[in-house]
Amino acid sequence: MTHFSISEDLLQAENAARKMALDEDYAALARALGRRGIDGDALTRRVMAFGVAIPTWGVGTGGTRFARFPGPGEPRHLFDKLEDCATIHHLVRATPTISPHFPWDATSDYVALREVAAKHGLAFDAVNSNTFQDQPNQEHSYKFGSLSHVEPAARAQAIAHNIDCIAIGRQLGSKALTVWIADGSNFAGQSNMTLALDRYLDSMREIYAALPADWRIFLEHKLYEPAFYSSVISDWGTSFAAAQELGPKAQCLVDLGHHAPNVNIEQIVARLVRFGKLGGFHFNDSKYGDDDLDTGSVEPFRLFLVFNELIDARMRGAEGFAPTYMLDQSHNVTDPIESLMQSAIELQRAHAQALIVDRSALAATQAANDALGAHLELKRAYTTDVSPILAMARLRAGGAIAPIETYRAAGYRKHKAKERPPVARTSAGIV
Ligand code: RM4
Ligand code: MN
Ligand code: MN
Repeated sequence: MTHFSISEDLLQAENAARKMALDEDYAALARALGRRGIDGDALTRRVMAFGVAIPTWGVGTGGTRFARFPGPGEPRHLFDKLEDCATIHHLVRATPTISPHFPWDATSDYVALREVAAKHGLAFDAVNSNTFQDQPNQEHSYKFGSLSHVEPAARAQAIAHNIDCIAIGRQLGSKALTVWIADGSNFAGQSNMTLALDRYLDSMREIYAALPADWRIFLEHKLYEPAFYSSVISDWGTSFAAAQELGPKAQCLVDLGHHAPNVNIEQIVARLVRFGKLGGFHFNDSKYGDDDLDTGSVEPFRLFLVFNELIDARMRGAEGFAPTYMLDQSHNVTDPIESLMQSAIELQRAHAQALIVDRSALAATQAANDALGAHLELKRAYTTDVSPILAMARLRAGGAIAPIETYRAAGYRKHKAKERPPVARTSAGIV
């Protein structure tokens, strides 16, 4: 069976219909930026160089613990997921890598998988381990934890799984392992919080020892859920301290939804940068907790402020600064491909807006204690509509001026619904 993909002809036709308007808008924006001393084409090139990894689990319809409402033509397996990731990258040209999750993405031949991905123009970013669920025929349950489990045998099993993930990642060309554990407790007194962290650190030391020389390990913290009284790696402070103890290859991963309410995430980012411990991001947006909503859909200003810290760090040449960018979202009511395309665009937008902050004017206002003046420097960048730059970046990179409209016009999902008859899935909820 041939697999439908969006044709170059359709892409060209869709772009042609929008090209004149884009040229006009782009020229007007470039002139306006020029008056501020900003080179529009150089900005477009910076936007083109930005990439974010798609999580393989993000292309399937998500759910909550109450229900999941599968959409038509969902990917049934990893190779379907690759097709969807390739479609996203084809149109937005900002998602050249994918971040796999094991054992969800387990397959028998990873060298072959890497080749198939490469044919789609995709490479692999960080691999994610999973010790938050039990797998069929698994010897030791993770019901009461994994890397921090009180039983040495359960810990050993979780350690071995992470080391397996490294071995898989090596075959895929990954350079990092992301470890998020669900370990924690639901009752005061259930767990000795000090000893649980000790056990986690001992386990992580063994995983760390198995890292290839050019690999990093990312510690992903999360305040609560599924553990509702205490989590072992609950916050960025714990994550930082643990990364510090483990060594230079260990860094912290910031998932935007994993913090205490009202914390200043951009300041956390700045702190981690300062200590050379910012490993990367799981981008999403959130109103209440780990909502996994689409990036930039709730708090776009906060996203901009995060990028403002990143650009500041890059321009200062902050030591050890090489964060990786990944999305981590759950798409419950949208077509995941559309959500992921729009999310990648929102990241590019925040990036571009942060790039046009007048850094010397900002520094001058800060030095003069001009609080409002400094704020207005940020607002001037944030309120600039950089959409024409983003669209031009996509066009110049071979993508779509209007990715979602083009995707809809192609009828991709309708075609996939025919190609991918539904398979029985019993699991409610989760991502
Ligand atoms: C967690 C966390 C991890 C992700 C899982 C699926 O909440 O964000 O990054 O791997 O969900
Ligand atoms: Mn995450
Ligand atoms: Mn999460």
